[in-house]
Amino acid sequence: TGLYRLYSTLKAQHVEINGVKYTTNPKICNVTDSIINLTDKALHLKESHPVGILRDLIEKKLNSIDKSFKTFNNFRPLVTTMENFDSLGFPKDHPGRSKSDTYYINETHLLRTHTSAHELECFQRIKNNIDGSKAGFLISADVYRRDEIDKTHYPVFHQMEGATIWKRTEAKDGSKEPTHIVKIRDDIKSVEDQLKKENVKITVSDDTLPLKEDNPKQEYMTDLEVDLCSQHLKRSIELVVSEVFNKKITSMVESKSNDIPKQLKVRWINAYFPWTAPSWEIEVWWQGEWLELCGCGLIRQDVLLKAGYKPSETIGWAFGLGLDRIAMLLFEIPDIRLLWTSDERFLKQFSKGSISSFKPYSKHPGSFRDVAFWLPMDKPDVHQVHENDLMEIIRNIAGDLVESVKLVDDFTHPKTGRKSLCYRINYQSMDRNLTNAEVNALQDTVCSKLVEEYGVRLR
Ligand code: FA5
Ligand code: MG
Repeated sequence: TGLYRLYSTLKAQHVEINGVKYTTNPKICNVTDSIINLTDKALHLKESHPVGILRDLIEKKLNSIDKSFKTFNNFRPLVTTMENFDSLGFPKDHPGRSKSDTYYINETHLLRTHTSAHELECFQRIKNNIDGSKAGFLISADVYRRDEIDKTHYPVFHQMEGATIWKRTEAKDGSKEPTHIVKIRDDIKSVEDQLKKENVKITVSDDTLPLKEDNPKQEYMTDLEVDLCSQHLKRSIELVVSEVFNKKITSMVESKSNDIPKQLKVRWINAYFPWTAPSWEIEVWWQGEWLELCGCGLIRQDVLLKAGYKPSETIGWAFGLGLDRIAMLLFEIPDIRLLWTSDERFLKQFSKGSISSFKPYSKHPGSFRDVAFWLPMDKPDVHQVHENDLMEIIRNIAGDLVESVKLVDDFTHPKTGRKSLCYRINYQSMDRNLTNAEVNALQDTVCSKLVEEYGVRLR
């Protein structure tokens, strides 16, 4: 064991993220240099970048109806499993924790998979503000998930998290409502007034009430509190969604574009998150499909207790909104990789506070290459090569020169039971033409890396 320990020490490695050095566990670490290079980009803070413009627009809107949000936009992406999962009540066997979905550097540290990783800390930080009966926060940040490769998926995207909590009070004399109930009613009214004032055209369908058994209310809240909190949450999010999408519709009308929706249509559906109950998602009907915008719900008391609030002291809501897909749709950006380009032809098209349509510069042709291989016989289970691992290998070699990777064939030999897979890779640059020689070299590297890492046999 002494020898083994020596060997492990020699093998111990480090990564540097945002200027801080961390010791990796080589058995667990699946963070690559190409991912680490993105941890300094902070697109959400660039005021003339689509992601930054959208973040600013939403923040301004929420602040205009409510002065009680405290903003946190500089949290670093490396967090603990405690922050990302345990503090939120994720069960130990939740699939979100798996190495195939999440970037770990060792057993205890990972790149956050959502902005909810900072909820506990923010609830602690706003604790003193709630004496004024109400408090809240907004967090914007980059989040990391191992995923497939195509036009709408990238291993890094951005979320905005928001929360509002109210301090509960007792009714002073039996005939009157407790002051926090009166306060929440007022707060709902001011959001509704804002919706009216702006003459927002939005149809909302809500298929989620009455609350189903699988989306229960928490015992410590009264039915009235659940009803009022969820109204305030839903109206607030509807206000944000209509701000963003109605702005887009107006600009579409001005530019006489096709497919202008007559009415903005959104719907609420039931959802599940370990740290909220009940929980919902909102979707918007956009160019022929429902697009998921945001998950949310009423904060579970456990989180508030962990943050140091007294039992039954506080009630409130939280949401987590994805920024990138909305930005793509608002600015008409056809490929998610463009958000990460440093090409001036992209960047100079956008300016602070305005939603403009992206004018594509020349689209460079793509070049398809197939890689087909037999999986090793001693590892018959296809999951030995998780698809996300394959994506990562390709991304690491070709970076943003790969547009998409698709499984095009999946074959099991009828006699030997041997399994073979074929993936089609589209190599395409956002900025220039790729030469054949260049693409071949990338493809060769991908093939040899697959053989080396997984012992597959190329066909
Ligand atoms: C969450 O991440 C929760 N943390 C949201 C939440 C916060 C719930 C607070 C309750 C309380 P989800 O994985 O569904 O949930 O992601 C939230 C949003 O991020 C989605 O609605 C979507 O808009 C965006 N999103 C999710 N995955 C991607 C992706 N791969 N690419 C771009 N956007 C994504
Ligand atoms: Mg979701």
